[in-house]
Amino acid sequence: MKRAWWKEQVVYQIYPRSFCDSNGDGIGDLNGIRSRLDYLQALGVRILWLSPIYRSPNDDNGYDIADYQAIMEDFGTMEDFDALLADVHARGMRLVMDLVVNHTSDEHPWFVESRSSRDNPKRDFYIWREGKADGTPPTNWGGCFSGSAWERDEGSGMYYLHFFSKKQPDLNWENPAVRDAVFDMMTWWCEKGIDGFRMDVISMISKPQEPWTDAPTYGGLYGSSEVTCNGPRVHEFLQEMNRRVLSRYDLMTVGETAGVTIEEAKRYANVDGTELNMVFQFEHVGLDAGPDGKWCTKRISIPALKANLSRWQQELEGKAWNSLFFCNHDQPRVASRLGDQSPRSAKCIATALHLMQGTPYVYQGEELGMTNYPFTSLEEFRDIESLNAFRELTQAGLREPEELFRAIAYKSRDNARTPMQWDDTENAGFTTGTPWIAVNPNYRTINANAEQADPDSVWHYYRKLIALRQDSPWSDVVVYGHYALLAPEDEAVFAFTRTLEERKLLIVCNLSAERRTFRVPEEVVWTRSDQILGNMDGTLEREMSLAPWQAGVWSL
Ligand code: TEU
Ligand code: CA
Repeated sequence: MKRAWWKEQVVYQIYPRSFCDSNGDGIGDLNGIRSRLDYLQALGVRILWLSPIYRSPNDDNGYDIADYQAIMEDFGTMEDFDALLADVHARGMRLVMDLVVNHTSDEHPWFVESRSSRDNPKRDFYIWREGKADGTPPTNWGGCFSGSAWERDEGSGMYYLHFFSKKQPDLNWENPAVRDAVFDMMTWWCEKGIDGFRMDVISMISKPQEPWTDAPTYGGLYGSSEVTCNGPRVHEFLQEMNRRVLSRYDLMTVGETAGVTIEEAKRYANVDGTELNMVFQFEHVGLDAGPDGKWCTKRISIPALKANLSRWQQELEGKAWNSLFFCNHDQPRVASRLGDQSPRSAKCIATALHLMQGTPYVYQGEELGMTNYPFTSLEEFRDIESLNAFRELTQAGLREPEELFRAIAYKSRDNARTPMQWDDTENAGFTTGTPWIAVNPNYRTINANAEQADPDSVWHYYRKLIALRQDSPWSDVVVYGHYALLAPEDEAVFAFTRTLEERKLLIVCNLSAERRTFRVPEEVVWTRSDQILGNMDGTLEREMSLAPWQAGVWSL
């Protein structure tokens, strides 16, 4: 397998708004990030990915960009950014930027011009259509944040397409001038010296072939937005981007590809390098969705999770490259979702994730075992997706408010967005002011300071996992070794091997709160074994009695 730095290093995702506030306005910022680089270096991560830091009216916390080449005032200035980039590089780390080019903000000058008249030169930068004869939108398509994906503009009476909020109009990638403008902007950032892009909903940039028709509603109010994933020209557009920008620099690229299948991923992340390095797939974090979608409190089934992850491991090997994640700024906290919020469960889940083949992503606070927030009222939410869903589904009489509230409290993106817990002082050391979103009250026990001082903490366990992959005698096996699942039918234990030539690792994780007996399948043989990492002392035996959430990695 071809070596690459982005296969061998661990990525850390920063959600700047919630990471560290340097000036007491309650909002994290670039100087806050700069002040925490020692912390990140001590953890060992080598690549930092920043969620959007560009000028934005914050309808969707920066995923609605009004100027791609300016820094959001809340976060600082371009000088602050340049200083951050220099500091990151001085430590031998790399910085990856979020690239949000499926849509802009409606306050972006391109859109302001586009909506100003039907014959404005920028009109065709966005997707404008006439409504149906009966006065309804062009199609029944729904947006990901509730409501129609079409918004009628008073000025021209036409509708523009927005698959996210109505303040996030979709760009028209069919227009070559849009592609030129986007590629120029990307080149400008590359020339600044950034090290890569995480590409927001890049699987949605190519819209379906016309004529457009209504989509199935699956019992909801609107047609499914899946119509727009993996569109007919998406690979052509990415190959063009690759030729014109990506291939000219040494970058890491990861596509956020909602609706991606294994077959599609093999194209997006093909080993020939004509598109992207890797993609985020979402099947595994969709396993706890119900018939009505994500808003339910169902738990992820462990056999289903094992089967799904294993399919991706097997099918991409040698053909594309996996990204490994349970957490990001759109997902609830994994310690609450898969685990029971205990430190041991957080370590167990991390072991399973970090020992697979692919590039692991750590989302801020995950390395502390941060948990979901104990929401008790709607006023505590800030997220547009959560708030819109509650309003729409209760007003339409589709869901009971109490039941829906529990589901949103469990799944809301805001669970990931409460402030990073640095220490046990007021507001967890995140800000000296009033935080823009409440701090999780468990910060007095779950915080970076306390965990760095405790050799048995979740933090130190993540540090060891990262070091095992990046700087240990086992690095090559962890990065490049072949993955094979063991005991697929086991209800709770996730066990697999990683093999590189004659070297082999065995990973056993009891993903349950019960003691489990586990028989290591006969195909796995050893004469001596050392536990090279584990969340408890563990001796490898043919028949093992595993404690709740016990995890171990043995070299055979
Ligand atoms: O998310 C894209 C996406 O697929 C969302 O529908 C996501 O699945 C949803 O938020 C989870 O419920 C990206 C960003 O990661 C997200 O933060 C943005 O809000 C969205 O694009 C629009 O830019
Ligand atoms: Ca601030």
